[in-house]
Amino acid sequence: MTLRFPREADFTSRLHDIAVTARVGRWLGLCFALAFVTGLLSHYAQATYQPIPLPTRPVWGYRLTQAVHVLSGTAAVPLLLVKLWTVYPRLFHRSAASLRALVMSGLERASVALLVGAALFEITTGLVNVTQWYPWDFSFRRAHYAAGWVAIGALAVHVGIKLPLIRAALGRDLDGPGTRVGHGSPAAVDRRGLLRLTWLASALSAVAAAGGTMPGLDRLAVLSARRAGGPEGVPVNRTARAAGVVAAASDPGWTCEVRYGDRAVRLDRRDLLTLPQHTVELPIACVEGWSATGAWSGVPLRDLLHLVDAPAGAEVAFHSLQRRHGGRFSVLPAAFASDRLTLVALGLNGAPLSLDHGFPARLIAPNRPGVSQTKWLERIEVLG
Ligand SMILES: Nc1nc2c(c(=O)[nH]1)N[C@H]1C(S)=C(S)[C@@H](COP(=O)(O)O)O[C@H]1N2
Ligand SMILES: [Mo]
Repeated sequence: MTLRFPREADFTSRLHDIAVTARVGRWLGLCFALAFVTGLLSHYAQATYQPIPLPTRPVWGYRLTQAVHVLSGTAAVPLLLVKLWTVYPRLFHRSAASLRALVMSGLERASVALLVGAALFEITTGLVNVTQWYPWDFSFRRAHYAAGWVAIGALAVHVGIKLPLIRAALGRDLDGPGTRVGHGSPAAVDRRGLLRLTWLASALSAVAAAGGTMPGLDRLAVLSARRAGGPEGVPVNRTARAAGVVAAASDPGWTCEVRYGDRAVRLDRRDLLTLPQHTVELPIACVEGWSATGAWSGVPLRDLLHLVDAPAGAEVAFHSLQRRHGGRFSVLPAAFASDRLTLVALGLNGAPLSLDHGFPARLIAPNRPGVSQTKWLERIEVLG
């Protein structure tokens, strides 16, 4: 037997066919578009500077866009793998030797390499983020956001270049003869079978991700690191111990400062509990792929802002007792700060807040990213 480098024609399975590629690609494109748009929204919702204010309603708005992001991203995994598998024999295609043809095919391959690289990067970093495991030292948010632009740009170029081919492939009968490759050997499944398996795998991936978001599906949340209950029936993202705040948060001398310029008040938990209490049903929607609703009780933020004569329409910064890792600081846009549903929460689901959910006091606001719902408050500062 002699070993030689394979050629495109050596891959004879009928499944390596662009009629299959294009059908999978259509859904993959949809998933990427959904993930891109919802990703942009999430990035914007987390920005401290928001020239166009986001609405405070519906209270579950961010939760919905976050769920669509995670579901479309996970559903894309089998689609991307199958699509790559249907076309990889093209890697072994040798173009006719004219210089122009070589340059053109080189450029096309470079754009595909960029697209595949960015797509694989988004999918792996996204999945790893859902498991809350960070085996890298770059900022997940910044890298995932930047690669999202690369992926969507390369996708637009790719679809632009391939549009005539995509049209032709979608118009062709799936069971017809093979095209460029895949003209022969019988396989264990036919093209329709492969497509059905692909849709099934994609739907199952989405369900596994949905488990972190939808009540009743949580037993299926094999991908979600935080599916198991948690104190007061709500999952915990970072525990008090992991945040290094156990001592500071359980100190009986704890107070929270509310400050506007040189006006400041300090309140301990008893002071806060003496103020009129409200209870609101609001979700926590974590960018790490889970969400849950709770009945939060505590003091409306706007009542606290009145104590220091804060002007209407000011942004408010929240500082945590926490000194290391992310999540210890957030800025609440003006519309959220004055919203009647925004609380400095002291209790959850009928019980006093547990240490892990942010005892002695935490922020909870409607339609906001979970990462901005700052726990273990130390200081609330009216800006501007
Ligand atoms: N101080 C502080 N607040 C924080 C965090 C944190 O790490 N530190 N994590 C945030 C994230 S990412 C989420 S999703 C919510 C989760 O709140 P929970 O743990 O009470 O469910 O808290 C937010 N508040
Ligand atoms: Mo989060």
